Amino acid sequence: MLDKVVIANRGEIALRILRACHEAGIRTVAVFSEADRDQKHVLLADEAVCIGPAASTDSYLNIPAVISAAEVTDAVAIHPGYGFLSENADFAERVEQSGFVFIGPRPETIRLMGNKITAIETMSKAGIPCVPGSGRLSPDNFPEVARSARAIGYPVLIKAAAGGGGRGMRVVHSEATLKNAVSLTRAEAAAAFGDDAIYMEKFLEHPRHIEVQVLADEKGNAVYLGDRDCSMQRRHQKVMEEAPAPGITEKQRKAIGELCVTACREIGYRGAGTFEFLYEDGEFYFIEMNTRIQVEHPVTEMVTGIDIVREQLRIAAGEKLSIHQRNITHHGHAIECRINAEDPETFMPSPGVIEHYHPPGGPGIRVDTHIYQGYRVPPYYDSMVGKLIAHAENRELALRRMSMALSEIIVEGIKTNIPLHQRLVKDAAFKAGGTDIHYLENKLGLK
Ligand code: MV4
Repeated sequence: MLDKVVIANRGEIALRILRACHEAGIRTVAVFSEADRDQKHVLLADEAVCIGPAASTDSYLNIPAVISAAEVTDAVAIHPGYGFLSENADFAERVEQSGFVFIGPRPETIRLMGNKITAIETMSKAGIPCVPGSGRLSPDNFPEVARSARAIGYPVLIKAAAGGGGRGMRVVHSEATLKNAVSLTRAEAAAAFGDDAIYMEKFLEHPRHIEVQVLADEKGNAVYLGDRDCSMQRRHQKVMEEAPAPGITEKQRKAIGELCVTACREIGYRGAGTFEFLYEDGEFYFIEMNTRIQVEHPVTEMVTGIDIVREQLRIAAGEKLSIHQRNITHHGHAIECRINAEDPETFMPSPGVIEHYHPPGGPGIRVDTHIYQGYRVPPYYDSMVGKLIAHAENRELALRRMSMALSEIIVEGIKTNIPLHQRLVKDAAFKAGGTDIHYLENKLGLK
C-alpha cells in the first residue's frame, strides 16, 4: 500500500480521505492555509504543513506549495479531493514529474475530459450515447454553423469547450439570433477560460441530471457502481442527491453502466470517475465526465457498501479493485442533503463560529462533516460545511429518516440551509421522485 499521502484539500473531504488512509494504514499529511489551522483533519493528521495565506490561489491552488509539502514530508502520493487542483491536468503532470503518485486518472485523461469537445468525441467513439451536436464550430464559417443548427434542430445550446459545470452556455431559439450568440459565447469563453473553442448541442428542455459512478484499476478491471440523480440544484450547485436514480429500471441501469465500463476500458481510464448524463424521455445523453471523487459519492457508498475512497487508494497503489461486477448489488436507497453555511432565503454565505452543534443519529444516518462546536467557518471558501446522508430499505423510508435527522441536527451560530431541506423533504413532487433540473429554481421562484 501507499506509505504516506498528502491530502491536498480541506473541509469534509479532507477528513473523509484522512479516515480512509487511517483504515488502510497509510500515514497522512494535511496541507492547510493560514485560515484553516483549526480544521479537524489538520489536528488528526500525522503531519501538517501550512502552505500559504487564506486565499485559495495562494494555498490550495498553489501547485509548487503543495508539491513542496510532499517533498519535505517524504510522502509518496497526493490525493486532490474535489474542486481546487483535482481536475487540473498540469498539476497531475507536475505531481508525477516530481516523482509522486497522483491519486486520480492519468494527466492525459484529465486533459481529454477537461475539454468537453474531446471528451464527447472520445465517448461517442467508445459507444456512449451523446446529445446530438456539432463538434467544434469553426470560428469564421457562419454558413456551416447555421447548417449544423438546422441539422440538429432548434433550440440549440452553444457551449464552451473549456466550460462545464454550467459556465459558458447560451440557448439559441432560431437562426435570427445564432450569429450573435456564437460570437458572444466565443468571446466569453476566451475571456473566462483563455480558450475560445465552442460547440453546439440540441438543447434539452426538461432533462434530469443522472450520473454513473465507475472505478477502474491499472490492470484493466473496471466496474460501475450504479447511478445517482443530482437534478435538485440551484444555479448549478447541487442541493440534494440520491442513489439509485428514481424510475430508472434495473435493465436501463445495467445497460448504461455496461456502456460506461466498456468506455473506461477503451480509453484506459484509471481511478474513480463519473459519467454525467442528461436523461429525458427515457434516453441517456452523455454531457461531461468528472475525473475526481465527487461530493455526492456517499449515496453510492451507502447503497453498494463499497468504500470509493479506499478503492481510489488501492488503484493508486497499483493494486487491483477489491470487487467484481458480479458481486456489486444495491441495497435500498440513499439521499444526501448538502448542509451549507448560508441564508436559507437569500442563499448569501453565512460564515462565523459554530456556537452549538449536535449531530443526528440512528440507523442509516451518516454525517460527513468537519465542523465541531467552537469551529469558525471561514469566509474564504465554498459554503458547504457538511453532508447529511440517510439510507434505508426504500426511498420512502430514506426520506423519513432524512426528515427525522433534519429535525435532530442542531447547528447554531451560523445560518444554514437546513430549513430549505426541511421544506424539500415534504415537497410532494420531490417525494414522488424524478423531478427535473429546473424544479428547485421554479419552486423557489414561485414560492
Ligand atoms: C445542457 C442542458 C440542456 N441541453 N445541455 C449545465 C451544466 C453542464 N454540466 C451542462 N449543463 C446543461 N447542459 C443540453 N444539450 C442543460 C444543462 C443544465 C444543467 C445540467 C445539469 C444540471 C443542472 C443544469 C442546470 C441548468 C442547465
